[in-house]
Amino acid sequence: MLIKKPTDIRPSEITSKDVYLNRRTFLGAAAAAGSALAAGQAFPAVIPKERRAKLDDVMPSKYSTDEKQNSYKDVTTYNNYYEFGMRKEDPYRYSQEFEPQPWSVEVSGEAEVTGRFALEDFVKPHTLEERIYRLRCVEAWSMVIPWVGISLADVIKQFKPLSSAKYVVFETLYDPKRMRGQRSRALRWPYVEGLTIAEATNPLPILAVGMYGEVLPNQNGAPLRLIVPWKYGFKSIKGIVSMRFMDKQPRTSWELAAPHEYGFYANVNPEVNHPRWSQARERRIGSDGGTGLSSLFATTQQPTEMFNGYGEHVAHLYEGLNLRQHY
Ligand SMILES: Nc1nc2c(c(=O)[nH]1)N[C@H]1C(S)=C(S)[C@@H](COP(=O)(O)O)O[C@H]1N2
Ligand SMILES: [Mo]
Repeated sequence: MLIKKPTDIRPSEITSKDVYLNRRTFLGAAAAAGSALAAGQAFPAVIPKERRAKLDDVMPSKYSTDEKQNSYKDVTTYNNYYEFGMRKEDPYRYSQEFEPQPWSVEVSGEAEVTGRFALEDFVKPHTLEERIYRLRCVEAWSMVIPWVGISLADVIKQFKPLSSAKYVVFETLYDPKRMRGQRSRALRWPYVEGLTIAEATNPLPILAVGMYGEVLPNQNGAPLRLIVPWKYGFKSIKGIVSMRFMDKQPRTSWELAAPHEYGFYANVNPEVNHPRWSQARERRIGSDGGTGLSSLFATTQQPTEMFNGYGEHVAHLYEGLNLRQHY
């Protein structure tokens, strides 16, 4: 599989413009304090070369889209990762010093195999696959990203969940010393997300360890993050340290922050609007082909597809459910 060598990230003074659909508005004072932290700091010049290690033995996947991929720069400088700040450029700016190793994942709850696993041991039994997926953020922008990861279904099988396990729940690292965004109360930390076991054992979700054929950059959730392509981006939790099999539906971070805006299921659905904006269309980041300012301000709108276009693989999971309630 041919993977283009991404060009180096240049310094940038880009400020995101999508204030009108900013989720910060409900967060009030904490948010204002959070973004004040960021003022007046310069961007690092480049992503350090040692973080750009290539990944070997990556297999192509039949689930990949052949749509035009976003540029490495779009994907690594326009991010949501509140642990590093709430503005789109904050994760890039403030995660460069973050050291994502050594790293381990605690597997617990309703499963035969549990324990703490070094990341290397957690990943080793599984095939690395490139999965080029659409990512649709609840804020109505989207990108096409060539992830590298392992099948979540395969990982789950390995831990032998008990029949009592109905959900799998993930948590992000909580370490305010290393994640400056956690010093503000933007969300209740640690970030929590979850899936039903049926969703988690569908072939589409992956645990990503890389993108563009390289190790995952910090701002994209290094060293391990979830990707669930038919759900809004906030389900795709970054910096995972815990995976817990549970019999009850967890309370996720976004549900706790704004229960009327972010449901547990969070399936992409153009017919169910966010209370504060339409979900019918989306802005493909960089779709004007430009770089820098022009790419982030691209206004090319395209229709949003049901289940983000992955309905043939996942619609059966929701038969008989009211998709307006299970949004
Ligand atoms: N821990 C954690 N995971 C997170 C988030 C976050 O703030 N913290 N943001 C989510 C949201 S809203 C989106 S759209 C995606 C963005 O992923 P990307 O920046 O790699 O494109 O990450 C998701 N995972
Ligand atoms: Mo998002």
